[in-house]
Amino acid sequence: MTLLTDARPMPYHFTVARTALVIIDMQRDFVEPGGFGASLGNDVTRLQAIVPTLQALLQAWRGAGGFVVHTREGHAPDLHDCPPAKRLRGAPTLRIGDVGPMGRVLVIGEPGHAIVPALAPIAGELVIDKPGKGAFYATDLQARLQARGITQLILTGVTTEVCVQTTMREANDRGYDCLLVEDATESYFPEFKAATLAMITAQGGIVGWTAPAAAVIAALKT
Ligand code: TIU
Repeated sequence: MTLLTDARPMPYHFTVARTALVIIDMQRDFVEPGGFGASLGNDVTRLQAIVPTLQALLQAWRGAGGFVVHTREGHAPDLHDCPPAKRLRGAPTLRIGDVGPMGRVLVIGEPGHAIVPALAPIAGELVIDKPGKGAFYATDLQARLQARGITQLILTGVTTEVCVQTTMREANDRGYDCLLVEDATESYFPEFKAATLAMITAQGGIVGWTAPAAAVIAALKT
């Protein structure tokens, strides 16, 4: 049992063998210019900034023998799994499926759909392709976690209030004890990130816990 004392709103206990590090959607489409995030009018540099912290956490987690789950938001080339409501909403410069500088936006197999090289999955790690914001919707994530006896999730990635928070809430309702790593997640909107961290830990941890990456890494070394 590993104890993370520097967690909010209270200490977080976890066993590496029963915990997965979940890295949400660290794809070129969200963190590099010319992708989906930029097409929505966002400044992607905020998201790029967490890559080194996340890389250090991933390295420590791999070193401890922990299980890693990577997710990717994206759609089949024929877009059958992309509801028109998702594709047609708003006024992006490029819609899902349109051809941009990194290939077709948010389409599986295109350059922009790939996870950034610094965080690329290695053999033995689970990669979940998801059509929605939450990683449990229309995927086999729950079955894959249950098959490994995973009961706790340490969450990271982008964006804090969209895919990360949606996934954390889905996981919370499925009975996982979830911790969000404060500086290994980011939003295009700093105020939304702050609000998300606050709402997760309010009411005695109504959605779960948060902690800085350094605290997780330090706990893994004890
Ligand atoms: N737009 C935005 O903030 N996020 C997404 O569309 N997807 C994810 O969060 N991955």
